[in-house]
Amino acid sequence: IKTLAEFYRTLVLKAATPEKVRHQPDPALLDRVSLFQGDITRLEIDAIVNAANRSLLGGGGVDGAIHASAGPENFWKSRTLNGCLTGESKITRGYNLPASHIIHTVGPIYSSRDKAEKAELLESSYRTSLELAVENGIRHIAFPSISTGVYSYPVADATRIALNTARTFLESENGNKLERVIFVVWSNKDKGVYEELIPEFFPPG
Ligand code: AR6
Repeated sequence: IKTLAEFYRTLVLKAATPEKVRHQPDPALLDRVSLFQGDITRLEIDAIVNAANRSLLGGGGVDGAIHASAGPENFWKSRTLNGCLTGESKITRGYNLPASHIIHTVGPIYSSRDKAEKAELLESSYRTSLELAVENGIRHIAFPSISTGVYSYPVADATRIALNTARTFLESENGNKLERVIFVVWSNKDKGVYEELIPEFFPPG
């Protein structure tokens, strides 16, 4: 999986200068972040994040795929976790997955009326997942695009929150313990959104 440093070497940037650079360039960070298009359940990595619901007992989308691949042991273990509040995260082993751990997080169900509250909850999903990863000695973590499927969060807004939260965390003291954050996209459309926004949060320098 390519890092952003490699990504910038191969990508013909849509805009050489992004409209808004929200952060200063930091070349070291470019080796610690990746964008990958494909099935998150296939990643052989320390931890993958699941976009779960509050029951933690499985559902559709990426949650369904993760539960199906992790197998029944994960389901039985998940039953003992007593669910999870929106914006919070819980960890299990990966069971039959190639990934060693699953970090189950519950993103918000989007509604345009409570935009600020939803944004805080989505940020919290990313942040608590990253914190839990570090607490458990995880060095490589992969995120799907939380809340942007069944929970209908607008993809560009959600992507800005994902990138901003990762950048802030990677620069924090705890974040130094993480070697790689991988953003996993499924559709071509979402890939395009990430490619457009990444330079705002992780400028090529
Ligand atoms: N690998 C990577 N990304 C995937 C995969 C996959 N195998 N499958 C889907 N995606 P969603 P949410 C993408 O709906 O919006 C479930 O029923 C998908 O294209 O899975 O947080 C839960 O139980 C989209 O971009 O999660 C909850 O009830 C992204 O993953 C509810 O859905 C997230 O879409 C959670 O909804």
